[in-house]
Amino acid sequence: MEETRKVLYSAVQPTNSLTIGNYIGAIGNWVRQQTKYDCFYAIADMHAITVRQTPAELRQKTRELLALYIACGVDPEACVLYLQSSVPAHAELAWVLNTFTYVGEMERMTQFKDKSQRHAENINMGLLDYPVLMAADILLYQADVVPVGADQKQHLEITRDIAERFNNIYSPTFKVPEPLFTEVGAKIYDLQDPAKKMSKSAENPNGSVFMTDDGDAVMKKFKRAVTDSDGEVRYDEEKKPGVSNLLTIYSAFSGVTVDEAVKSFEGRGYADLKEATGEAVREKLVPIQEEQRRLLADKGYLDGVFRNGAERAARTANKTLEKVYRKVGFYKV
Ligand code: ATP
Ligand code: LTN
Repeated sequence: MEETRKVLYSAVQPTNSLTIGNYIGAIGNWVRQQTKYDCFYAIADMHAITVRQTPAELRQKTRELLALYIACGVDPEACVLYLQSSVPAHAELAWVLNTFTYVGEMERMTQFKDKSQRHAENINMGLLDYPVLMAADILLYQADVVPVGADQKQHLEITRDIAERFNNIYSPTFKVPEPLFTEVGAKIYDLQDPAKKMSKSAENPNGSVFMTDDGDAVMKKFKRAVTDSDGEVRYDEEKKPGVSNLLTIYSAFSGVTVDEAVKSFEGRGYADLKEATGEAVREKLVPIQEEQRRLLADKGYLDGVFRNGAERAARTANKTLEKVYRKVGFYKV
């Protein structure tokens, strides 16, 4: 049974506080996927430093993110949960893959163009090279599938290109990964501006609901959510983006389908929808936050998870790296 399971790889950067968008689009799905795949879940701290970070804060966010993963139900026994910088093979493979990647390809990446604009004072090589490090992450573990939101699709495509390029020049070395699209709530939008995706680095904090927001803050943000003036609770992404977004969030957090949600709000107004959505989110977040706090107080446990994860991840990663070193002609004693 075990050997036939496909490998799934995913990671999140330990920057800012995660939003319910990250939960619906990433971590919530991880929990379901861990029973179906052999999962590698990383904390991408090496990606995080492509934008300047405060060291103490990065360290703190890293621990918080690990505690959050576990509090959300990601099981460190069932999957490999680890910190990217604790496995040297990531940097090592990224260097080799750099020599199979063209500067022009990297300059064309949407995220690079976007982040260069937002961080014009620090357009560093790491920012340009970000997708190559991501390719190294994925390819080291011979991942079959990578769950991707719309924003990471381009990075997965370049990963596939790099893998195929290497395989064609030498011989099959890397598994070429497939994207795995999520069914519900692939994209959650900003509560204040439903044309924008909900993001952890949004300018207006009222538009994003953070995993760390307390119950009152959650309710307040939903009550102030931007809707429309038509008054009918109906799912129509184009004409009613605000209401549709609330329905998606309600559905994801309460476990009913969007159709069922629409039915249950028949004849009721937006105030009810906002209230119910806020409640559903609050109900889920409170126990997660309690568990996260409990875990954060147990440094020994978290460090143990990190150590164990690094060891298990390195075992798989080093096998791939060794193969690559051999193929490119590095002399080995
Ligand atoms: P930043 O604002 O720092 O760019 P982000 O909130 O966009 O961060 P990422 O770190 O880019 O988050 O993404 C982490 C994971 O969460 C990815 O798998 C991404 O697809 C998913 N994700 C991010 N935002 C949303 C969203 N609004 N809806 C659904 N999934 C999301
Ligand atoms: N760039 C991703 C995080 C990330 C990732 C990965 C996702 C780093 N390495 C490998 C999937 C596979 C992000 O910011 N969402």
